[in-house]
Amino acid sequence: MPTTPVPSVFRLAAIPGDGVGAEVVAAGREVLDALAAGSGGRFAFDWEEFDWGCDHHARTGRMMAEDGLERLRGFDAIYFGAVGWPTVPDHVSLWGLRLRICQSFDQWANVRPVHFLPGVRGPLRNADEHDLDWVVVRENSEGEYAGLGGRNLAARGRGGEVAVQSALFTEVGCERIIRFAFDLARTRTRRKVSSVTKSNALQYGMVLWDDVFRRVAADYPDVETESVLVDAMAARFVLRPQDLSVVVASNLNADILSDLGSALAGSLGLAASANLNPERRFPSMFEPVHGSAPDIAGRGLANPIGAIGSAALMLDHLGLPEEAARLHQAIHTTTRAGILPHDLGGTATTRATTQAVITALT
Ligand code: GGG
Repeated sequence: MPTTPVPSVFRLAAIPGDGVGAEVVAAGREVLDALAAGSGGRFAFDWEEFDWGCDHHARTGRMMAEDGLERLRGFDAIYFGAVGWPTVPDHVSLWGLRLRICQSFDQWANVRPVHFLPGVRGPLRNADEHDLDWVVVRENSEGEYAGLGGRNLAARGRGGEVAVQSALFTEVGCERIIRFAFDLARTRTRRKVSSVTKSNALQYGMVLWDDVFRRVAADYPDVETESVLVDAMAARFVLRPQDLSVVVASNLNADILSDLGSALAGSLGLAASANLNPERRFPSMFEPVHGSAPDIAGRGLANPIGAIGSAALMLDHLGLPEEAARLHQAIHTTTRAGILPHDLGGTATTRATTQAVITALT
């Protein structure tokens, strides 16, 4: 007797956040729901949306509900948009929402793929399709984002104020992200890890990072390695992109480098990311790399590809790799057909781009 498949129901938390976050999260949800609808009942998504962000701050004085972390804890994954709006200082909004979730849920690995899409070239106009195919692995729990330091506010306004901002590097923190990068490199055609620091100038934390990198590298003799200073790596991104595969760096360095990488790929609007708690003790969070873009928010112009690509990373994490691959393919079909949003020099709205991806899925 034929049996009806029992669907896997994934509980997903959606946090659109600020500005274009609402538009791109709606786009990603629509694509995911279309995939679930076409799955023949194999899987489904049970969404709950949270209206946290700068408007919530205006109403309550908080970027997220007081019990927000407790409420998120039981979800299978979090799908995030963007944070930041001119009404709230950026460091308040970032620490009150995105960083609070990343750090509380020990999402210590931030994975940011950077690659060309068909029909899209950024400033590297003559580059071959395969010349840009990297994953930037960002240490996401400590480093320059440890939140350590202070200001002597008593001196404020008298010209003598001093501020200290310390970076924290632990052996455990360095080792786990570096091992993560090596394990990832082993899954790729080019088995290479480039470690990035500024250890000539930052002589404690980043020298510890370099030491750990050398020690861990000895366990992966099949993986090519190099240690590069961040300034030299920025130049290399532009001049010799084909030399790289996995790039691992501290919180701040990797954030800056991955923005440069996505600009080289065509636009920040394309860049997808996963904030992973690899031990799966807490939910992981998937979000486009871009911010809230107040200049275009609410106009239907935002590029949803970064958010849709992040949805594909989430599918992989949920154990649906074939659907993830189909979604990546649908993004490729869309850009290859010349359906490009405004940031890529095209005319497609958020809605038109999203519809094209959904059509390419079916
Ligand atoms: N979707 C990513 C996002 O909203 N980013 C806002 C931002 O300002 N991020 C800076 C950071 O996380 O370092």
